[in-house]
Amino acid sequence: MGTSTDPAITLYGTPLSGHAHRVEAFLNILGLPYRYVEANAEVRRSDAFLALNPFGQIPVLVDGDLVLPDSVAILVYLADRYDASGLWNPKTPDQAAQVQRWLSVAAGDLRFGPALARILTLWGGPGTLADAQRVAERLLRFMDSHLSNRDWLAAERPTIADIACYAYVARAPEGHIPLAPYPAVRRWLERVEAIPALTPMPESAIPQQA
Ligand SMILES: N[C@@H](CCC(=O)N[C@@H](CS)C(=O)NCC(=O)O)C(=O)O
Repeated sequence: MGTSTDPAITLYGTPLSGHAHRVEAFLNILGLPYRYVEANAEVRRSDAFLALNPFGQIPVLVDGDLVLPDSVAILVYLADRYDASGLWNPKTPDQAAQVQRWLSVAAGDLRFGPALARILTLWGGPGTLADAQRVAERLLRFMDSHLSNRDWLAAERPTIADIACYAYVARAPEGHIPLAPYPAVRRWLERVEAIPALTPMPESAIPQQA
């Protein structure tokens, strides 16, 4: 049972999850107080956690009565609920579509390219590293050309699209995907990491394969 000083928001995550990092970074950018609960594999298999997210995945955000799994859904919710400027998730049809496009990339090619290559390298699991690296390289080539004449993915200023795409691109080298061939992507990562209050995605301390 909460007290009057408990934050209304709880985030379930783990420090090395890029999906959870999206939410953590955006909560920090918005300056929202929250409680962080580390949900390791054992916690994620518990009945209590599966009641929050039947997929058994982090992140999950609890805000009062709202229980919301899925990093992208959470970013949209936090922007629409708490960003009074409206700039992080713009609503004109063209801008909204550009943001949505990159949120889809975050859930699609980014997940099955750089994120999967990193998962396979650090922890193993189903999937082929070579296939994940192929998806990652196609995505990063496209991102690099897209960012060659703009500062941010979806608008003239940072949006939740940049936050959603940041962590797994930043840590792509942990999946043996070097960023050296993508100078525009590297400059974009520097811009993202300079966003006030954004906490950078930590590097993995787990030894990587050669
Ligand atoms: N679509 C989900 C994917 C989240 C996801 O894949 N989370 C991983 C950690 S990065 C997880 O919980 N994996 C454990 C599992 O799938 O059992 C989101 O965007 O939040």
